[in-house]
Amino acid sequence: MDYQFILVSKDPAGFAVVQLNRPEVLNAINIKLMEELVAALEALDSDQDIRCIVITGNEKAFAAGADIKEMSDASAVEMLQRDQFARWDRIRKVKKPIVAAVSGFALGGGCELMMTCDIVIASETARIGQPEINIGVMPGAGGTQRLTRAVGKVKAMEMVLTGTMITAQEALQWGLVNKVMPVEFYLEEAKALAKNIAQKPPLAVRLAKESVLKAFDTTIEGGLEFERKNFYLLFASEDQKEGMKAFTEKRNAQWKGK
Ligand code: DAK
Repeated sequence: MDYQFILVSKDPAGFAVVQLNRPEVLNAINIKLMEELVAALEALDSDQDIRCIVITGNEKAFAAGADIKEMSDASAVEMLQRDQFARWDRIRKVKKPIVAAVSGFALGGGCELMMTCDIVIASETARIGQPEINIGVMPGAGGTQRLTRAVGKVKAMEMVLTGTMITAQEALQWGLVNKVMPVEFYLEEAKALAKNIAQKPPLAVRLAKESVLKAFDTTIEGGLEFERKNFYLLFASEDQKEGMKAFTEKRNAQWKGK
């Protein structure tokens, strides 16, 4: 498929990189870009050769938010009819792990996209924030919910109510990103991580991701139950037999994804 606002490349090591590509507007996310991103992610999710996905931007911007010019004249009814939230929700449903490689601005919808990913590698230049308050609105794609769960109430309040950007180091301390790297290395680090995950048994990866995400929308009791069932389910896989046999035979396991 030909895309206008994203670039997709597949690595023989079993991962893909999706690059947001509207550099002239700091990767502002317009409807078409989001449509393309969701289509690409869903295609990669059902691609047998791909086991992990990296989403990135460029050194200057991961994404400076939703496209302000595209929505500035919209009425509430038009916003509702565009039903953009449905598209954003589909990213959350992607079963394969997604690593965000973030440099420069990750603002508003860009920060929300970053938080929808499973692991975040940031460059030292990353500037992360929810500045919607400065343009008369508020986060609309999970910013008040995911940010609060990630960094806690008082820090989320400060970011959402003042719109102030935080640095990569602050984001690291606050648990919003996994690792901060010099700008020359952040993408390579994200790819290395994706390659590592791509070498793991795919069924266990899928059920493990699903189980961690479950922690966000269930009680501890319900979550433990869910985890246990997924754990038992893996004993029905050939990969579980192979993984444990390989361990006792002191050799590398050969995963089949079955
Ligand atoms: N939208 C459109 N264009 C943008 C943009 C954005 N978010 N951010 C930057 N640009 C454009 C600028 O207009 C400029 O274009 P030209 O003027 O050259 O044509 C170009 O990118 C370069 O930007 P600057 O000249 O401003 O660059 P600076 O380095 O001086 O400043 C900046 C960088 C990131 C501090 C600044 O550009 C800025 O403040 N940008 C806006 C950041 C922001 O407010 N982001 C939040 C947007 S609201 C939804 C889902 C999500 C959302 C809404 C709904 N649904 C599911 C319904 C999310 C909302 C948002 O994200």
